[in-house]
Amino acid sequence: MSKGTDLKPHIGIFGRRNNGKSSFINAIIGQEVAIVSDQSGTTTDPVKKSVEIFGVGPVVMIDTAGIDDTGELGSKRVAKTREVIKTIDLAILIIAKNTFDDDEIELLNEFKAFNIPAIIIHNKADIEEIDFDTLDRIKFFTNSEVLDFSTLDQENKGEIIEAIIRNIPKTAYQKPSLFKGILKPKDIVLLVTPIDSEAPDGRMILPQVMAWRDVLDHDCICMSVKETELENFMKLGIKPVLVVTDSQVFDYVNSVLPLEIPLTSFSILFARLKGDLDVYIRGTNQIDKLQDEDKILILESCTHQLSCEDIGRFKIPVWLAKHTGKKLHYEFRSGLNASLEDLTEYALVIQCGGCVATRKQVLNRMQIVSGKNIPITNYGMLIAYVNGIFERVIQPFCQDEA
Ligand SMILES: Nc1nc2c(ncn2[C@@H]2O[C@H](COP(=O)(O)OP(=O)(O)OP(=O)(O)O)[C@@H](O)[C@H]2O)c(=O)[nH]1
Ligand SMILES: [Mg+2]
Repeated sequence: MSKGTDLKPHIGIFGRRNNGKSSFINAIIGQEVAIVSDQSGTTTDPVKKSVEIFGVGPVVMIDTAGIDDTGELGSKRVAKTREVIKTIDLAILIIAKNTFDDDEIELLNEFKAFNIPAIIIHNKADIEEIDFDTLDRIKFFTNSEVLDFSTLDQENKGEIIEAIIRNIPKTAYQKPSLFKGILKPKDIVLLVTPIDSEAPDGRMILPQVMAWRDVLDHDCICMSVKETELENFMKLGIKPVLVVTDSQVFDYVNSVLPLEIPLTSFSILFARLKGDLDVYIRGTNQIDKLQDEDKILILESCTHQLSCEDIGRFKIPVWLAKHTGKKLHYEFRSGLNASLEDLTEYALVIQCGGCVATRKQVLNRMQIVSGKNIPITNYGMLIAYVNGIFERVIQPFCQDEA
């Protein structure tokens, strides 16, 4: 998933084949962008389309294959459709001809399991409007809004768009902020950004650029030094309200920065942006309870980031062995679609930084893991913990808003 789209709200369109899912997307976008035909099973793979919704901004609509597809290929398509559920902020269930049965109920249950709000659109209302009996059955399972619609006449398109706006959680489109709630205008923030052989030529890496921009968006003053200049910087007598360091130089920065100056790391800021910091804090605090022979599951989001692979597969096992003195066993699951069944045998789950994942994807994973009462931490939190500065780097967020 590209960086540009992953922070936009994602809306998934679901329902049986031929109910008009692709037609619905075309109607909302106002263009024939998705292929429509009277053949069942026209849409075979999830297809993303961007659309601007007034008051929300750009959103991504995901067209899916019908949930009632059959046969070997059909069940593969259904599996892909189900994967989409984990990535969305709002679900739209398209029904038609007053059919509301097991397929629809199953989908609604899955939306509920992932805390995804849903709207039910009874399409093809030009042929047949929704009847009271169907409405009653729907109301028995969900209090989601139900609206009649016809992609042919599109009479109440405005009403449908208003329902979409009402039901997308605000958190899905309000601009995410790394420093939300912890800076006030004119504060000075110091970024400690090592420039070593791994740094890209002639530029800063994305987390540093994002942090810099976010400091400016808060009307604050952003300063930056390499760790080698930190001691000289402190002699200037400037007292930042917050210092953000790269984890690689945690130890050093912690040792030269006076205790009264709040310190955190880019990876803690991103853990907070991409996940639930409180859940990570609780999980991280369980590291000291690990026992000999405990099994640890490492969840990687992508399958190609060599530097992340190095942290997860080599560095973390070494650090944890040193920190806990225990003999621990590791298993790895890669990719955002990795199954999270059978977690009971694990004493701890460690999530990667999630740079290719959406907040929703990481939150869904966290919810599944912590729902099974298994502690979950992430790379950045763990690095701070084994370096003995965890308390210090989470302190700036401890008066966080809920
Ligand atoms: N009468 C009527 N026909 C519609 C309406 N919406 C869609 N159709 C027709 O229904 C057929 C299926 O529409 P699609 O949009 O391809 O349906 P889909 O749900 O995407 O179907 P699959 O991709 O096969 O799962 C097409 O022939 C559309 O023209 C509607 O509101 N009224
Ligand atoms: Mg389709």
